[in-house]
Amino acid sequence: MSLAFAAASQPLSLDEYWMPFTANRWFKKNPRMIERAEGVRYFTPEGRTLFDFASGLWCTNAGHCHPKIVEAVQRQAATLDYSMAFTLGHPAAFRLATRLTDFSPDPLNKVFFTNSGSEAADSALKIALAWHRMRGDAGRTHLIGREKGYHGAGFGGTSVGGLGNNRRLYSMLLPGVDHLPHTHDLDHMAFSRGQPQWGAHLADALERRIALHGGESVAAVIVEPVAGSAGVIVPPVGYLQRLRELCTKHGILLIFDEVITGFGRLGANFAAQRFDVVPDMIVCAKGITSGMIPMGAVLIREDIYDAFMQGPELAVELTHGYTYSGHPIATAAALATLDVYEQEGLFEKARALEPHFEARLHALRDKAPLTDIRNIGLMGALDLEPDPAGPARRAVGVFERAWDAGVVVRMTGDTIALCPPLITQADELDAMFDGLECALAGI
Ligand code: PXG
Ligand code: PLP
Repeated sequence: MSLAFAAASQPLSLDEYWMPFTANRWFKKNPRMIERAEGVRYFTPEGRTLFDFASGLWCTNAGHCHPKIVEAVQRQAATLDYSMAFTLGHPAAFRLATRLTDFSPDPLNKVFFTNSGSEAADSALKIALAWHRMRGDAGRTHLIGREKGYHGAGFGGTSVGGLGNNRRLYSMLLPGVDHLPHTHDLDHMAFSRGQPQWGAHLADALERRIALHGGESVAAVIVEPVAGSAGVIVPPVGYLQRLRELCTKHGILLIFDEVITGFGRLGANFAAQRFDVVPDMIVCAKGITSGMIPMGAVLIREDIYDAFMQGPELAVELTHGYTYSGHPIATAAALATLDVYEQEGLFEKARALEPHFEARLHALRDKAPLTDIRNIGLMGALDLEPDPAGPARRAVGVFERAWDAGVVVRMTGDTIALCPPLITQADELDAMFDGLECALAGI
């Protein structure tokens, strides 16, 4: 890298940037910066190399700066930067829609593009409400999320989301929203490997919500098949099947938010395929471009789309969309990413690495004061026994010591979450766990 480029990339000041979901004063006291990335590694301006044990933020599934994705983006940027997203089209967006519907379970054969998971979650909720209304069922206005759920930072996603800290500041969110109980119960599932055996009956809480509000008033249920942000909460065996049955029985749309679980994170295209449960819509983002360019999408049951295709032909059927829906460069990145996943067999590789990941993760049990360890696919988490001096202190310490040991992990509250890129080799995974072990030893 040229010295001129390095100098031009130095911050002018740390004061102006209000960082997202970050303790700004903590960061700015001791800023940790990344200058470059490649594969499973980050490089700092000071010349250090670190393993990325978080896949960016659960997104760089194909590893950083994959040359095929880089090339596709460079080519697209020089060919068509942007074209009018409403009323005009460009061929690659249609190509991508076809590829994605081949990739998703039938009958999810229609795609709506967004720029993020937050926009995709809000889009799915709006489509659900609009679909019921289109069919003359305008009384279906309730939306049901789940405690500990995360569906992005928009008002819709925040409303159906179930992380108290993310809601508290915003007083009035959407009305008509209720939440199912979460499924994390340490009395029954502490230190489970993969899906807990106990807990399918927790889905029956939906019957109670329906008894309260009336089944005919509920438009949609939205859940993450595996809750990511809350710290990798894996669904009990049979739980998602039960939710599916209840939604079908009561005419409620079931939305899977697969922003994290999609694109190979569980060794399958989507969690829907891994768990063999087909929702009515899938919300996705992140791994769709392996983090290269922002993009999200909603995959939608074909007949939901068909219900909108009536009325005057010149009328816009769904008054919803974004300036950058199906952006040409994001589209090019996504097409190249799908090629990489397929040509390099990355989902099969993830599946093959899962037992080793699980074994190393659960071997941490005696290495630190932990209350739980959970995992499925290439996602895992451990809960640190809280420090009596205050919440999150131990996790911050682990994050800082892991950084010093050359590994980037994700922390939230007292939880450390792990999410290696799907391209990670077994020896690289070992090095990531070795670094984390060092960090845990410091507790
Ligand atoms: N739904 C789910 C299930 C997510 O995980 C979103 C929606 C929102 O996507 P965007 O692209 O708008 O951020 C997400 C994002 C974490 C963490 O710390 C998780 C996410 C994002 C950033 C950090 O676990 N998930
Ligand atoms: N605000 C204003 C004033 C706008 O004109 C637009 C789009 O045209 C938006 C917000 C929405 O922006 P986007 O489509 O990028 O989400």
